[in-house]
Amino acid sequence: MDDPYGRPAPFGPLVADCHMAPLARPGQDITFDELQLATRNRGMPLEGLHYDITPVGMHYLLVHFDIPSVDVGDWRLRVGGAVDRPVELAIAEIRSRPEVTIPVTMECAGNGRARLDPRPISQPWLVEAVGTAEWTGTPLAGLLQEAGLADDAVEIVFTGADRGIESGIEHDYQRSLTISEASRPEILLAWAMNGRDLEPQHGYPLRLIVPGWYGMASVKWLTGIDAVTAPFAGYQQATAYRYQESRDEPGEPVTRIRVRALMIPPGIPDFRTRSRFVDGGAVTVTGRAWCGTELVAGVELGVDGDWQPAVLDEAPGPWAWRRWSCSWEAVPGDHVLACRAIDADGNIQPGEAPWNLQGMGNNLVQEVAVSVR
Ligand SMILES: Nc1nc2c(c(=O)[nH]1)N[C@H]1C(S)=C(S)[C@@H](COP(=O)(O)O)O[C@H]1N2
Ligand SMILES: [Mo]
Repeated sequence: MDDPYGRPAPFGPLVADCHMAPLARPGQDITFDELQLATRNRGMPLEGLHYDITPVGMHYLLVHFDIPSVDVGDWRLRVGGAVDRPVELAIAEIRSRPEVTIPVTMECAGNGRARLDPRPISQPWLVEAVGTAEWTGTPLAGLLQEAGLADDAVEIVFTGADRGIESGIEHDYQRSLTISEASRPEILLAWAMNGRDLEPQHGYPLRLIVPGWYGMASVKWLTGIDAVTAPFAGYQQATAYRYQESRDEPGEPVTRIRVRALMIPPGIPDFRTRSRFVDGGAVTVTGRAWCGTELVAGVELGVDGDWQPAVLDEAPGPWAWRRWSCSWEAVPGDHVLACRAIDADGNIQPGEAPWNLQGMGNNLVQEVAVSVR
């Protein structure tokens, strides 16, 4: 079957044809496998954009395999590999280190995947895989310094306690950072989220937090930190999380969060269809905007294709989203609201979804259709 949109290969294999980054056939509905992922991995209801700090139960959740149950008495963090002084630390030893708390907006790199066409078969996020939490932990840099990195160390590998199979390859969930990335002062070994011990699904008893990067870098259920002398080539690093347009190219690695704004859909919803109804008159449309570099520079609200600037509030911190608001005089009829953000480097959200094989970094402009009564 040919791609009706004339896109280049790889296009449209049956789901079963390809283990790596399978694509849905054109028009194929969400499968039960995808639904299973979708119900395990919750998104943040967009009403959650109301809060500077997302309540824990509203924060999005992404778990590749199973949530490991950790016996914290036996649990140790091993710090080793190419270091002068390998150590094993109990959680109390880590929690007695210098402590900081920072608000960080985290977003899944697959956010927006479900609306791509053809659709990469994976966790089918619409736009809600985002949240901002206050993470409490100790800077990773201090621990690395104490361990003493060997001169020939090039990366740090972070290992989680969870294990599973992806594309036929069995592995522990592992990700790496270059030494210079890993040494950034804002990278944390975090044991608390919004002032309470991590909940099991968010990485108890200890996780990495990499502000500015898509969520995959923030390894949960940490058990190991290893300095390595060659770039890490594990599945979640070298195969997954790539901006890859065909199976023949390795693709650029997914790193920092692309600029995005979302709005709280105004009015009231229809339960089943989620169609929205708004009363005519003055409406204040609000939302949040973020990116993985500096603060978001601007947000615009679109009404039926006409864009007007929104007002941006202060961010709760340098790694967190900013609230925006914009007034709209709602006149009866059907309208399409949209919002788009621009970052300090001039990157603006696209009006057409940036397609890639794994469905990564789709920061397409959000549109919300409303009927004004
Ligand atoms: N050990 C481990 N860490 C992990 C994951 C995982 O499956 N296992 N998922 C990653 C991905 S893809 C994302 S988006 C974030 C989600 O963090 P959250 O569930 O706390 O929001 O965790 C990351 N860390
Ligand atoms: Mo993710």
